[in-house]
Amino acid sequence: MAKPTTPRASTAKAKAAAPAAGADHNRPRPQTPTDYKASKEELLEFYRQMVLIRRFEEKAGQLYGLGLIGGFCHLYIGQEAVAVGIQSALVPGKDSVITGYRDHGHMLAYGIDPNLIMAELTGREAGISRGKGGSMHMFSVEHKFFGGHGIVGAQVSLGAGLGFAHKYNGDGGVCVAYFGDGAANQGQVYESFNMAELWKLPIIFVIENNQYAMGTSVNRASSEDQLYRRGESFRIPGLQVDGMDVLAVRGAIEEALKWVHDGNGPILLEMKTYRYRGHSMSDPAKYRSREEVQAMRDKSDPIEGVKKYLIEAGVSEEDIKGIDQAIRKTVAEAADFAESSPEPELHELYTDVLVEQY
Ligand SMILES: Cc1ncc(C[n+]2csc(CCOP(=O)(O)OP(=O)(O)O)c2C)c(N)n1
Ligand SMILES: [Mg+2]
Repeated sequence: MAKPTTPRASTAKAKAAAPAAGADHNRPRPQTPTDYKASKEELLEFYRQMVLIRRFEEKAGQLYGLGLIGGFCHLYIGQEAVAVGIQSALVPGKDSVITGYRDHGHMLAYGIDPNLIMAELTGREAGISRGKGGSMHMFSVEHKFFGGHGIVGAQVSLGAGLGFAHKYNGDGGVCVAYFGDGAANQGQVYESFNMAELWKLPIIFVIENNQYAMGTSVNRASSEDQLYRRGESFRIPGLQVDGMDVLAVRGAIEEALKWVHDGNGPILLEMKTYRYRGHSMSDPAKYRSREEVQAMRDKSDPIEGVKKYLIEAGVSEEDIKGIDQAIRKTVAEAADFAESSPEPELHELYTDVLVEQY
């Protein structure tokens, strides 16, 4: 049995896949993206949102430990720059988003009220899915946020459907379908790639390559571990991006949106990222060393990265501390709100089960 290999650090901020051997070289290719030039206000907003996700997830971990969150709970700590960088470029209510079970961060990055998300995690009636979705199955149709899915890879096919709906309705929206490095080995992903390219659907496939699928490292499970190349045989171009740098992420999504809006069909973004916590709350993470996690935190932490940009932009340490304090308050209030909200009434067990009666 081969030993799991250490994940490779990404070398470049962004890399575009070269045309495959035998490919039509006259076909247009996306530009290799450059880092987004953010204003001071935008940087402050990126920082706020990423710290909100981190503190929110830490609190969710605590509530889980206290038995206030039932079922599974997968934290997004370490991956904040991906959801924040991407969703800052989307239009909520116009563009659609779909993801897997590691979904709290994506909802927060779409500006959804933390109180409603925390209430959902704790199974309360005030939750965004009335307490019936929980951590893995949160929805907000109003924001065109279509979950929250527990079946690995299934959201990619549903995302292709959302892309189809944008095209069919001519609403100008784009679907962003997030999935993991593990999900990238699921068969239905490639059926979806095929149809999405064939029908030139407005969809951006985002692989959040956090280096592990539960306890299995990418290198141990994937014959092609450069996941941005996974669309090549379907003629879907791919970009590999430093997913720990919010400006690189935003730069890449800008390029991807341009590609899709220009009518070129789908594009694939591989975000090289890392999760600091275990796969879920019940994972002791024995498949990797503490040193590996610590090295990532020390060298590539996405929040520390934005802090550096803020200081370069002339924001004072005091102002940054002020934001940190305000976020702690928001998260504490969300937890209080959730804990003091009632659970759904018993008869709610029978509502929202079927859309129609048969
Ligand atoms: C079809 C299917 N197979 C297996 C599982 C069990 N499972 C849940 S999460 C997971 C790992 C997925 O890893 P990845 O796609 O990298 O996402 P990450 O957890 O890293 O965000 C597996 C195998 C499942 N939920 N669905
Ligand atoms: Mg993974």
